[in-house]
Amino acid sequence: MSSPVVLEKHGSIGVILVQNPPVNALSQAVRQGLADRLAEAIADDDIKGVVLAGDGRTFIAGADIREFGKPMQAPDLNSVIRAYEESPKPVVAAIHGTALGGGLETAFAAHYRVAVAKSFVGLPEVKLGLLPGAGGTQRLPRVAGVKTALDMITSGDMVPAPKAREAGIVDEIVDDLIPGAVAFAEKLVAEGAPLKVISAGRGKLDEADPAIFDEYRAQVAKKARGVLAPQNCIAAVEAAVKASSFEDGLKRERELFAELMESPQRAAQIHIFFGEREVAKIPDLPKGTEAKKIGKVAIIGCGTMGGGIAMNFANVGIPVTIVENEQAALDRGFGIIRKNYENSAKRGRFPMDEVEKRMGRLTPTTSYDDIADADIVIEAVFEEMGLKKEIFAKLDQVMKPGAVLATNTSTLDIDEIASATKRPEDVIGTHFFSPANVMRLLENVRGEKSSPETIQTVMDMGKKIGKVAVLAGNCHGFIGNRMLHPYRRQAEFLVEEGAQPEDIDRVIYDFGFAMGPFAMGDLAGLDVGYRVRQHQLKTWPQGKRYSSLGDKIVEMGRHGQKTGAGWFLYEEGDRTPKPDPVIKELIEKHAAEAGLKRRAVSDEEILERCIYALVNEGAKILEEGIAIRPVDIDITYVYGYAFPKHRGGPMHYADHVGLDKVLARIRHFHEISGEDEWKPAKLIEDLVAQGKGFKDFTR
Ligand code: 3H9
Repeated sequence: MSSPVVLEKHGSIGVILVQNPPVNALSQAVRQGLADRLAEAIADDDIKGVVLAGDGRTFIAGADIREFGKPMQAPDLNSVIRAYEESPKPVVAAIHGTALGGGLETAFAAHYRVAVAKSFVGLPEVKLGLLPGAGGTQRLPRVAGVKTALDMITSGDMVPAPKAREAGIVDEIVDDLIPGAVAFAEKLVAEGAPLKVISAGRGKLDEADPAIFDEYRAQVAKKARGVLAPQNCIAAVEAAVKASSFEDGLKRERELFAELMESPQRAAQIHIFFGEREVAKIPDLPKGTEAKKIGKVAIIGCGTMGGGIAMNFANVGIPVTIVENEQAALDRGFGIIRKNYENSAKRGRFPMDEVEKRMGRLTPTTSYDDIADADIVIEAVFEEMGLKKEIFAKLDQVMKPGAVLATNTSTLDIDEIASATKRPEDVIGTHFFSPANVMRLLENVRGEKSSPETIQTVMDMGKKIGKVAVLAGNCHGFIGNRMLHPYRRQAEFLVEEGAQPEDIDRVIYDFGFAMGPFAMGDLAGLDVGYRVRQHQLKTWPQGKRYSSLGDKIVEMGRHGQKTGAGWFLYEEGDRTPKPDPVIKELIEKHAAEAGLKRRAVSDEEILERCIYALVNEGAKILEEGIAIRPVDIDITYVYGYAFPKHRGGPMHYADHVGLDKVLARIRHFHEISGEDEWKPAKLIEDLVAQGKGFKDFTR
């Protein structure tokens, strides 16, 4: 079998090229090839120096993640790296695309590094629940200093080559990758330049302030609550400083790496990494389905959602026209967008002059005639079917043929909306999450007649604007909000039965969510859900449990944070939810009126009832084909509802607990409540009967 690593001769320089598309990951064959080609280059008297580069679109993007969890096959990366460091001939790593994780660690084995200006370097292992385990935590602080190393390793963020050059990670920026690197190596040979071995000395290690590690530990504990990897990253960099030798530091790095490798958090985060890519694949679309070009966008509605959605396009250079009924609404909306941009610029996200550039891509109008030539129009008005249908009928009249007609509805029937047009094949749901310019999820919702091109267009659009797009089927609430419904109901029932809202929120927060369901309700505004419930109550099924507690709170004028009170109390200018004795009293009274005898509710019961309600509904959604795969649900929850990433989403979490155990609890809740909602999904019953989990799901 041919090796994925080749050796080419460019005069007196041997160029070792990794050819393992798409990202030159360090599979066993690549590691072996790297070792073998180096040995050949060293043995060849005509070769005086070596360049190490990646073929195709990138340098090496890291270890082969698909090999994790399987037995490690020799040679391991550390021994390959050691061989390069010990090469008697100078080695130059030539970086283009991205040098990530094990890729950058391999580049650190070289005596020098050159890069093209448009490339990036980084140690993103933390995002996979890991730490750089091939010397990255030991070598990076030596070359770039402890602070830069901690920043890069705990964030996992990529650094552009010019910045890496300033930090000492890269020695020179070259215009032309291979010729530039070969020329650099020739010069080293001609000058008899020293072979710089990073691990041979302490480099910048002693410049560190010893207090820095505690500072980062505290920062990370806040930012990544309950997440193991960033803490181990800090410990590994600390070991670089404190260990008496490079070898000792490396040994500690290996121990900390092994601990993470064994952790369920690592499996969860890698599940999300592959999931992000998997959800882009829509199995039933005909091969070669082309997305329509999106050069111009129109948005109907300049409220919070419309404005946020518009920003996504303006951010990537796509012009947007926003329609409102009145000039005053446009002025208000544009004012908010401008303020958001100015705040981002003040926080250093982009230079101040970007504010005007981005604002310049937004055009306000009160006339539908001005959007006729847009490639896609996204309706983002009030959640009311009559209004939406009226708008779609109008869009059908004005929009050019083939334009995508999208709705940002979060619950309503896409087919009914499409029925207001004569072109249902062009109609689709594009459900953004608030704040729409920040949240990563885009839940696209296909109608019965949405064409493959329309679907492909909104999936590609998601990627273009930096979102993770998931495709859902059409039902009330689609994937995300439909699952949220039983979750919220359980939270309210638990309060009726004996818990306090702050108990529920604490348990959910400790599990890793950004906030619990009650603080979340207060943040979103309780009046919106109230209106929806009043509508639903008209057709509420006989005998189905209903908690009117939330309604009573709204009827007291408590609409959440915006009115200073909801489930919790908020002091002026403070978003911290404070338990309110008034609510405690209301709960007691409400329970007494409903004839409910309040009891002690354990944290375990809170967690199980809230999370397993999500899992059971998720399984029903899968059964019905509303979600394509379990991972589509996991991605929806992680990126749209802040389900803790290190737990991998509700379906992955259920597999982690053991689907049989989850089923036993669901059966128990069904038995004691008699609620239809707790009837175990047939899919769960079937998977458990076959000894399987969601990970084994196939259609
Ligand atoms: C590590 O290095 C550990 C070491 O410290 C210690 C070792 C002892 N492995 O993202 P894309 C696949 S941990 C296997 O769509 P882009 C990906 O799944 C690693 N497969 O492209 C996709 O497959 P498919 C540290 C990988 O251009 C295809 O390649 N490194 C890997 O948008 C294309 O990917 C990282 O964490 C991999 N390492 O972005 C870097 N990487 O076509 C992870 C990608 O079947 N990778 N694939 O769906 C990335 O961040 C992005 O892929 C990258 C390219 C920026 C490189």
